[in-house]
Amino acid sequence: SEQESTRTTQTPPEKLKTRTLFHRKYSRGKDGRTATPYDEYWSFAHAVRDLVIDRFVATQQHYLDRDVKRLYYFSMEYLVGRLLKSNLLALDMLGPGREALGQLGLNPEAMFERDTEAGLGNGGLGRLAACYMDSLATLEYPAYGYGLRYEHGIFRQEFQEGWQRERPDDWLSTGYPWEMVRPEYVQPVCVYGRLEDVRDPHGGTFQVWTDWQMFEGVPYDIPVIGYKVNTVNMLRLWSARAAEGFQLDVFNQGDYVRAVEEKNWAENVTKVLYPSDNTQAGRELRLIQEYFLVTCSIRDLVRRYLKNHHDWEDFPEKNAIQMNDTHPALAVAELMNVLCYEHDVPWDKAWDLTVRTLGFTNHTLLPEALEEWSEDLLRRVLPRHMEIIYRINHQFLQRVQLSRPGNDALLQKVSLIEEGERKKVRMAHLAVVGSHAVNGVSELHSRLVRERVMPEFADLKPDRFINITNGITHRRWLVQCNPELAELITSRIGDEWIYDLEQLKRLEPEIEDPDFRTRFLEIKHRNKARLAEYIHETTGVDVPPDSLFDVQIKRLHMYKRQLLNAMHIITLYRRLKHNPGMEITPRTFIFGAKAAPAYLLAKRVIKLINTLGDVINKDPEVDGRLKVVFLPDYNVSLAEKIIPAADLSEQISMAGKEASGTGNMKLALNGALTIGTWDGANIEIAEHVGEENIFIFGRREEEFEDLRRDGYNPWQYYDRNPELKGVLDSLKDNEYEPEDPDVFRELFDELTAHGDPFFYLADYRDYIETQQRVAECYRDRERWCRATLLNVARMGWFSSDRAVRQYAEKVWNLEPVEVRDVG
Ligand code: DL6
Repeated sequence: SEQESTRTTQTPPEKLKTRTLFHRKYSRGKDGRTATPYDEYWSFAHAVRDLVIDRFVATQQHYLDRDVKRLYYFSMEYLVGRLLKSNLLALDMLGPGREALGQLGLNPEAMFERDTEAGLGNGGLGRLAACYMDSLATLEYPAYGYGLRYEHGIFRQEFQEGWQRERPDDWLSTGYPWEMVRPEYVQPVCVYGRLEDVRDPHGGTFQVWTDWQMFEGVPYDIPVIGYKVNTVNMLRLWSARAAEGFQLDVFNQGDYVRAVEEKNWAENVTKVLYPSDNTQAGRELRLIQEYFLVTCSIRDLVRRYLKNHHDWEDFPEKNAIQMNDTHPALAVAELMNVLCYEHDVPWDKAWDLTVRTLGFTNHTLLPEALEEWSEDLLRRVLPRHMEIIYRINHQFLQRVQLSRPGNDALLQKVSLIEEGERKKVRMAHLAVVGSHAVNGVSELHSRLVRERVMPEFADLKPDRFINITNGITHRRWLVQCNPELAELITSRIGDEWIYDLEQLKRLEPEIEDPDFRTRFLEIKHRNKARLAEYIHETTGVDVPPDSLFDVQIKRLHMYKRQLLNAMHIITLYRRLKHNPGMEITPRTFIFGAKAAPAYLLAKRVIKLINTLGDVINKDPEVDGRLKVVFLPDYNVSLAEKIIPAADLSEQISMAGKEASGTGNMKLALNGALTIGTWDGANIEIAEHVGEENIFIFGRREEEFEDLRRDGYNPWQYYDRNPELKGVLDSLKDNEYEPEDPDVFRELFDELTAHGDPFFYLADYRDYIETQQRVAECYRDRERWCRATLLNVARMGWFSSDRAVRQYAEKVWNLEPVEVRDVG
């Protein structure tokens, strides 16, 4: 135990070293001569893990003994990233860890690079869940993340002749040192089958769910370590497997091959993360995944509750469940199922408990991402749940009718079931009706949820709809990824800001100190030089660290408008070609983005940017003044390299489409200025940093509504702006790859004949002019530096610590609990 080890006189580096050598021998069966670099990594990671076990056990025991209220975060995605460095940091052992590795003759940076990246998410929604797990532990909230242990996380991206190719992510192939399997908490899962009427002894009938197929969820726990506190929470990820004795009858009948095939069926449930972002997957297996998450998690938390309780009275006082988007919305029906059908709680009582327990966060307004399941499919996979949903709907509509009599149109609009040739179940409606709080993720987004997506619900239940703007964990997104800047900040205002990011405000007077500014610029320059080196290693392209690093990193989506950024590149390139002597602020455009494999238009944008890079980077007339690089396989670790080196942060989505964004926060916090639209959290960033320290452009959401109503015609912009016409024509005819003239024709059509659904052309002119202002400002080093530092100093509010405190207060009614006694 920790007590035992502290009794010895070992220093922290010695302790780590001893444990590493122990694991090398007794976990890996190796010695100094036979150990591979992977063995060394594995042993060191286990040594680090050992350091948290006492706290982990103590935390869980403490929660049990005090019978504390717990939060359960239900999310289909967690973009955890690497854990070795962040765990060392949380333990305040980063220095000793480096020292121990040095003493073992191992290179710390190489070790951190070897750490497995858990990429169990697509983008913002999954990374947000990981940030919240960090803040919850650091703020000592009793919280558990529940998710799925996909065997293949988000695909690895490669480029072939500029096109995206997907490769499977085999993150578990060599074992994952941060997880602990818990076979003792396996949960049974039933799907398919039918409801059968059965007579009860009093002459009535009731329905039983029979003929189901059963499989199992096996939990794997990843400790989540609070920063310099004793709290160690956990992320519990479920892995699907065939139930023990599965299909034994089929085995016994001699049909061995069929039996094994069916066994594989169960194991397929957590085989792969659906790689779509902001679109719904709509497949049977995905529905089963969603149900698998909620049933395993609800049974697990109910089991934990029943350790200390014999009735259900206190259930909402002891449990809060947050649904991260609609993906876990079946939790509404499953909690009713477990309470009513497995624990005989009367329906109305169960409904009251359910609503008081559940909260729902909406993360998108895009119609294509609002989940709906066909009623046929849901009934086939989960017959009991379909009945439950009907009963919930019936009761809900009855209440609506009472409060707004005679309004059939309203009933149709709010119903959980969309009528039509094929009935559909609206998961967002289920989540709203089944929760006591519904939140959007930025002020604008929450308003649009109320006014545009669910005005009828907002009218019926005005108090249920609230806003909690997203936040990011500055421990990963500044302390860890930008250590020199973190040190500079600490040297000026002390290290309190690591617990309370709003303290960064105290940096403002420092900005007047030229020495502070010089040091900041030197750090930024070193970060850029490091990134330039990485770019050279991965792409072979040399980029000048003195150029303006213009960064757009996020999923590739037409609404995010990476293509608008590409149109700016083309504009500058064409200007240079017409006037090679012109003065221009040298820029390096840096992209990182994965496109959903089936999203062909988005993949074409990747191809375009890669093609532009090929042409522009080699063009002697450009003479290195413009560079374009698309870094492959954008993920959390790559973001950690890019963000500290960015000068300009591109947040150029069509206003009203990006629910919040969180990359915008990370980049501003690390001293990049934002060029952005009036969208998502950009608006709140502008309010905090001051409109003079951010480049906001483009039309507002309401203006697009007007444009659309008046009949938006992109050709008008094409005809009236010769420069824009030149840019678009160069795409139409593919001036960049004459041997393949039609490749970008579809992009041209999208922006013209297909109506330009994301209003690129309407915002183009303002974007280009604003970029011109950016370039001028960048040349004025002093002004630029002050503005970036003001951004750093004023971003404190965007910490995920603030966000989880708001959830705790407004939604979960959750108190922090200090874990004092560790073993
Ligand atoms: O709230 C986290 C994140 C936001 O910052 C992004 O603006 C938003 O696009 C994203 N939403 C989704 C929706 N997912 N689906 N499906 O990822 O959430």
